[in-house]
Amino acid sequence: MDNNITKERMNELIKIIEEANYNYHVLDNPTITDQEYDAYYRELEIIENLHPDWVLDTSPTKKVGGTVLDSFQKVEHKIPMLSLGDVFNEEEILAFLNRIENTGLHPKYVCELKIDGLSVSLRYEKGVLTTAATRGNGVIGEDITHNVKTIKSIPLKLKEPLDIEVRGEIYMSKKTLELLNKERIAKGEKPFQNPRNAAAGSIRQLDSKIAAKRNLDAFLYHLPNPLDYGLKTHHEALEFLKKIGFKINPNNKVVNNIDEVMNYIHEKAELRDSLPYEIDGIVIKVDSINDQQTLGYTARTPRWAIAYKFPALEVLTKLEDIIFTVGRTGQITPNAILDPVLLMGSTIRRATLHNEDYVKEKDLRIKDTVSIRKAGDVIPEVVEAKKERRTGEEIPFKMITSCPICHTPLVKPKDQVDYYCPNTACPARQVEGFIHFVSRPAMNIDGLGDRIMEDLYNFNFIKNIPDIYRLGTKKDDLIKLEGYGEKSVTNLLTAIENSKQNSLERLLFGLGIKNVGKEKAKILARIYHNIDNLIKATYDDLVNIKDIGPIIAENIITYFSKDSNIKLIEELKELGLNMNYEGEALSLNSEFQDKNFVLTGTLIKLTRDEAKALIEKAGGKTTESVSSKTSAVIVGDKPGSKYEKAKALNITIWSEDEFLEKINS
Ligand code: 3BA
Repeated sequence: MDNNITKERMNELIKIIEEANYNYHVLDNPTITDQEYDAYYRELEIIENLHPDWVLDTSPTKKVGGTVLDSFQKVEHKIPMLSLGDVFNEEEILAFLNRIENTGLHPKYVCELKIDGLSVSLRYEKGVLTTAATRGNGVIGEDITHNVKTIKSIPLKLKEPLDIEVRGEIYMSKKTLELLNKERIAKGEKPFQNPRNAAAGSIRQLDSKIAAKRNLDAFLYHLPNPLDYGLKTHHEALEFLKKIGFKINPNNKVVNNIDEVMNYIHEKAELRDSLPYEIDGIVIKVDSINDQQTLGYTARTPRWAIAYKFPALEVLTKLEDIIFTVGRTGQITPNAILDPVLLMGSTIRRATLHNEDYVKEKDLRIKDTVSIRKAGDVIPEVVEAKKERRTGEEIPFKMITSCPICHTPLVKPKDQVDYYCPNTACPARQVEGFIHFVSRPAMNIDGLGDRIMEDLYNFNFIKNIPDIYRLGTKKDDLIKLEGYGEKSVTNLLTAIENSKQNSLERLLFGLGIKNVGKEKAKILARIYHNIDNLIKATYDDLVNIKDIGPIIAENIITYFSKDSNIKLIEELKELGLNMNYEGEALSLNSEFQDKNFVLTGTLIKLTRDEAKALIEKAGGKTTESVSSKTSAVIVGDKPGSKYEKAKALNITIWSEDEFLEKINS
């Protein structure tokens, strides 16, 4: 490894990583695997840690943040940042376009998606990012350089050593917003209402480590002085931005006339929901810079560009009631019952209100007029109460103190935002537990949806889990139930019968042991093979498993220490349920467990897949590239560069025979 700790190697790694970033973020065309990327990145980190004095300000490792400010500095935009005029319907779009065409110009236009984020201006000196600023009032913005440097798609260094200013939009993807809001709600914090607020809130962090975690992204769309770079059209400017290292939106399109503008708008409106980021409209720009200059500017907006804003994602309706539902674990959730409204093609009748803090934070009152929002595939949310519409008839929210179903007093664990019904025999908890048991990732019984399960519970067909497997004896009674024909009952009973053969992990997950999710259930099933072994496992056995922490270990022990649970398992066994793991069992080998291996060259006695399977069975992992985390490289005939790298990094090397000897021991 020593021979690799050189400035030359450091610079080479920076080049490789910068190129990989460009291919990934700008071209959307990754050229190396994540593992390879990680290996290069780690190697660079090692060199930089050993030689802090070598570290460049533009190193890709600077993307993780670290700078903490006391306050935001003001930045003057030497070229003011204009605003965009907006229009809200086709008539207004046509009026805008006709005004241009009536001057005698019949230009090409560039159509772009209007990204719902916040504008940013980036200044580079000799190709190095020096300042990033918000739009502010268009003349004075705020310095957000420390946070912008953490955005992966914004290069710290351009491909050419230019002095240049470029502008675009910082945004947060729908997925990132969803995850962030889930986290915030769980912590009792206020969720962000839309990606724009989330992006703005993240960029206005004094600590860049926080901004770095927010996973922001950016599209660039504006070069203030294109003629200075010999660019005569906007579309050339966009290509130029791409060429020097920026991410531009792939939906940008040059169109030839008004008809094509309208087609673009219709086409992209359809695309809106499926995009990974939020857009709030379409921007139309005259392509020729010359024509742009002819058209000129009003006080604050160009006459050569306009934003068409899509219809709102929000509607107003009445909050008719707040009801409480009880989950399988006893968790109580307040739900908004809404006067049904149509929003983006679906009727909204209900929305989750998450927890007490959420409702109190928004001061939602029954009979309030509230705004409802649905963003893409995100579930509908109550945004806010329209306080100005209050009549005085509204009823302030009050959290309940006892279970709405069994009336047991609720408990609220310390440091948690949720209340729980502590009664394990609560009918609501039971039914939710049965629904979980038959759900797709658990026992996967088709035909036992929520409604049917509730019916079967209410009509005393199912009072406990084993009852599900006794339904077969009540076929005639089932068919007599309203809405259950012979055919659907037969199908249901077949699905129940088939589920008996499921591999152990489904049953384990279905039992609903606290914190034992799908993944943990699989790990336990693989290690213990059958339920009896797991029941016999001690706390120490369990915590010693990687991925099983003390809390889960404790929960498993507690679960199996209850007679009622042991009885449940015995009953299920008698009813014929499989209690064995049907996948491949692990036979752990300490030489391999939790370690990474790389295969290179042609193996003689095994295929590559067989070698891989053996390593996985022994508890290890194979990866594609050699790094400091590789435990050993297994070398076959005619090994490639991985062998060279392993030698350079001083990593253990095994021949095929050595490998076989170790794996069989
Ligand atoms: N294009 C926002 N302004 C935009 C450069 C002009 C412009 C936008 C745009 C004025 C988007 C106003 C704030 C600003 C840079 C000024 C876009 C978007 N073009 N595609 C024509 O996607 N949100 N916003 N930003 N300069």
